[in-house]
Amino acid sequence: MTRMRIAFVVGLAVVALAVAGCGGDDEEAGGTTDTETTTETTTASGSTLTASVGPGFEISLTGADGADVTSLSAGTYTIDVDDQSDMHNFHLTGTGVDESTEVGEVETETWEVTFEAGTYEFVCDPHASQMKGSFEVTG
Ligand SMILES: [Cu+2]
Repeated sequence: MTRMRIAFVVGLAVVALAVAGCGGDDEEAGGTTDTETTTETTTASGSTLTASVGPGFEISLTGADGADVTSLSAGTYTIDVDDQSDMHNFHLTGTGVDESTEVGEVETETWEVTFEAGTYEFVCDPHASQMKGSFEVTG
């Protein structure tokens, strides 16, 4: 019984040391670690995004991993726009941003946009009730 209790206390001490060690490492690394941590949960400023609409009733904004964009860090992004239908357009709006392709054209465009904290929305204007999406930008 006594031996088990000692083993338990030693075990706790090892855990405590490990936790203290991790905390110390983070503090030594400073700001660079903070930046890396942020990019794990949100797409980083400077990234290229892909906006796509058509040829059917599909509209999307995706990141480099091909997944829908739901959260971005504030900053400047390059958006490769692929408007694949002359009956749809891709219209992106939010604070400081109002970019759109033409409804009657099949076209590709490249936009440089700067996002600020808040909600941004994209729609196909002729079908805005069904062809739409949004994402959050964090400051
Ligand atoms: Cu449409």
